[in-house]
Amino acid sequence: MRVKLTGALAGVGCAALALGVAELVSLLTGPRSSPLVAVGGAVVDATPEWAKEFAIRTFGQNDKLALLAGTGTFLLLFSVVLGVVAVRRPRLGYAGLALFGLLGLAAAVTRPGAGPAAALPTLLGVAAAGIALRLILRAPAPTGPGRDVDRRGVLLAFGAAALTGGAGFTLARRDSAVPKVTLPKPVSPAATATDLGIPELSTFVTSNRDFYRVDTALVVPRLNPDTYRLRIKGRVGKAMTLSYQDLLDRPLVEREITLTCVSNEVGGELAGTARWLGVPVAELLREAAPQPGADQVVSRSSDGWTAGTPTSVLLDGRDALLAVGMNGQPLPLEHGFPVRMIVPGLYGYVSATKWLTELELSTFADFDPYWVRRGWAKQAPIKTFSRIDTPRPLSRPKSGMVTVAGVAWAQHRGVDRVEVRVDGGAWHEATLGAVVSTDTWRQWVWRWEATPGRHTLEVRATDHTGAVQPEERRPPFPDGATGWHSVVVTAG
Ligand SMILES: Nc1nc2c(c(=O)[nH]1)N[C@H]1C(S)=C(S)[C@@H](COP(=O)(O)O)O[C@H]1N2
Ligand SMILES: [Mo]
Repeated sequence: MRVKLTGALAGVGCAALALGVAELVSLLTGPRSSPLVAVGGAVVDATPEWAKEFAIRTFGQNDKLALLAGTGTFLLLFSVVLGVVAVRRPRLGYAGLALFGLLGLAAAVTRPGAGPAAALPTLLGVAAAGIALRLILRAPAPTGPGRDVDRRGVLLAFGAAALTGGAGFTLARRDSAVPKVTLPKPVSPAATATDLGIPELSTFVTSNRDFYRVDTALVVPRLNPDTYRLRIKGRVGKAMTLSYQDLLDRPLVEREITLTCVSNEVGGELAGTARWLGVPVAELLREAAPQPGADQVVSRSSDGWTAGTPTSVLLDGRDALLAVGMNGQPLPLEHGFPVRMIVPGLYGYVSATKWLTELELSTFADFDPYWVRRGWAKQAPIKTFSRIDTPRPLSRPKSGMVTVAGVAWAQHRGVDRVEVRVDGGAWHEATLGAVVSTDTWRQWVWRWEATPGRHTLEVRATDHTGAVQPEERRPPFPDGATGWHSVVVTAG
C-alpha cells in the first residue's frame, strides 16, 4: 500500500515537473508550444464530424478552462498509474513517460504555424521528468517486491515543478498587455446613434470590456505589430504583402457595426456593436485583382483558423473592413490585435477573422473553412433577431407603467419595426432608436400598462425587406437560430 502511495506521488511529481519545465521553456518558444495548450488545442480541432452535438455545444462558448481542467485530470490519472507501475517495473514507467511525451510532441509540432522549436518544451519537460524518476526510483526495496522510493526525491520533484511552473506562469502573464500603437484619425468618421439611455437596456455601443468573445484559441495569439504581415494571395492577378504600418498609412474609415455569433440562442447575448476603424476590404481586393471565378475569400488567422466569405459580398459596397481599431482603441488582444475582419451582415464564423494574417482568393468548391468542415453552413447571412433586455425573466415589476425595452438586429437589411405582445394578445408597435445605417442593431422601447399577475411578454422584429422574424424555434446549428424571445414576469 505504502509503495503504491509513494509510487503514485512520485508519478504525479514527475508529471508536474515535466509540465512546469515545459511551461518555462514555452516562454521562449511561444505559449502554443506548451504541451498542455497544444494538446488542448488539438482536442478542440479534432472534434470529428460525427460529434457535431459536441461542436454545437462548444461552439460559441468559452469552455476553455473546462477543457484545460479535463486535460489536467487525465494527466493526473495517467501519472498516478505511471508512478505506481514504475515502482514495480521501472522500464514500463519510462515507456509510459515516453508515450506521454510523444503525445505532447505530436500535438505541439502539428499545431498550425508551429516550427521545430515547438518540440522543445515537451522534450525538455520529459527529459527533466525522466531524470527525476531515475533519481526517485532507488535500489530494490530490502523487503517485499518493488523499488524503494526516495521520498526526498519526490518532494524535490514537486518543489522544482512548483518553481518552474510558477515562474513560467508569472513571466507569461507579465507581458500580456497590448503593444503601444497610435492609430491615425479616420478620413471618414463614424456617425453615431443616440442612446435611449434606459436602465438595463444594452447600450447602443458595447464597450470593449463587455463585448462578447468567441474563438477556438486556448491562448490568445500575440502578434508583434512591427513584424506583422498580411498576405493577399491565391487566385489573384497581383499577390500582395502589407505590413501593419502599410495598413495604417491607407485612408481609414470608422463605422459602427453590430457583430453577431451564429451560436447565439434566442434571447442570447452573443452580439455587440462597436465602432470599428479599418481599411475597406474592397480597395485591397481590387488592387489584388481577383481572377474570374474566385468566389470565396478565405481569411486565415495566425493560429490557423479560417473563415470563408463570398467575394461578391466583400465587393458589393458594404463597409467590410480590415479593422485595426475598436471603440477608439487599438483592437484588444482577445478581439484580434493587430488586424481582424468585420463584414456587416454575416455571422462571425464566415467573416470576422481575428489575428488575421492571410486573405486567399479561392472558390467555395475548392476549400471548406474551419466551421464548414464541422457541418456549419457555407453561407451565413445574419437572421433577424429581437431581444427583451428589461424586464428581466422572472422579475417582479410593480403593476402600472412598466418599461419594456431591448435591441433588435437584421444587419445590412435593417430593422424597420419591432412589436411586443402580452399573453398572446394584439401586437403593439415599439418606439425605435434612430440609427445611421442598416448595419447596427436598434434599441427599442414600449411602455406597458401592467396588471397584477403573471404575464408573458413576446417580441418580434420586421426587417427592411418587410420580412417578419419567424416564430418557429430552431437551434443555432447549422446557420443560426430562429424564434421569438419571450420573458415571463409577475407584476405585483
Ligand atoms: N482567429 C479566429 N477568429 C475568429 C474566431 C476564431 O475562432 N478564431 N471565431 C469567429 C467567431 S465564431 C465569431 S462570432 C467572432 C467573434 O468575435 P469577438 O470574439 O471579437 O466577439 O470572431 C470570429 N473570428
Ligand atoms: Mo461565432
